Amino acid sequence: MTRVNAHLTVDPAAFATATEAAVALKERFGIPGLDLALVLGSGWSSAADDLGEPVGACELAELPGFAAPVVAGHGGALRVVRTPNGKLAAILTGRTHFYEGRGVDAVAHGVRTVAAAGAATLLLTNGCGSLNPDWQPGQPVLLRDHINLTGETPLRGATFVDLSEAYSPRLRDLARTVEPTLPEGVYVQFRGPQYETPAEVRMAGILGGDLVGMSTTLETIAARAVGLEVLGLSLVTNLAAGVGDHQLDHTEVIEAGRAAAPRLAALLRGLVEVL
Ligand code: 8IG
Repeated sequence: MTRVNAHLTVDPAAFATATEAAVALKERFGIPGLDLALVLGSGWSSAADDLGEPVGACELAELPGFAAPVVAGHGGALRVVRTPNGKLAAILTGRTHFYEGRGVDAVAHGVRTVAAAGAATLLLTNGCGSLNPDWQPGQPVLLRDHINLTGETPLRGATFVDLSEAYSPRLRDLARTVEPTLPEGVYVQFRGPQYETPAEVRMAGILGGDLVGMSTTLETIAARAVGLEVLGLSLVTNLAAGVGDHQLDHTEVIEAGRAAAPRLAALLRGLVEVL
């Protein structure tokens, strides 16, 4: 894997903490390293079962550099499994969002940790709002590209990382061998935590976006900077503000994830067999 000047692209302390977390992860589960990693966002966590033979599990906060949960029991979890084709995969359920205010290095820490543990492939998932009324709640969408509207970056200094193929065309083709009808879209990350106004959603559309959310782009940037190949998948949990005929409601988001769980589980099972 190429990690061109990885030590120069990020804050040295953040890089050291990720290396420490990777060592702790490998020791804890008695593994030589990872092959791939999955970050499961809103709506996706319930699809984490049956992705392979369990190797072990822990709370993310037990590893160096991961923030302790704000609410007890609501922290992120880490599972390591051996996939049906023999690969070691880390499954991270829950992530640090930029809107939590812990800074970009906290957002990127999971990605950097799995990279330091040897993973070459990263699947980033999220729940999002859709600008396309044909993509109803429950629809998974492949990310073709992104627009980062956070005004932030996880990189430091003169780090001119190429993002012309941020979301790997090769991995998108593989994903379509699992589910040929998967549509593709451009994901726009807003800072959050508030949802967009209808005018902001129209702006996202004029800019070329199809989906709006509050994660993923900063993680993708951090991942590309350390040479990970990235596949992005969004679950549409709601129509974006002003697109549908009703207001946004967090319970709708949760319900869409629950209803889509069997389909997402099947998709993820198929994906880990080809990634
Ligand atoms: I789930 O409509 C989910 N996350 N920004 N907008 C933004 N984030 C989201 C949305 C949405 N739905």
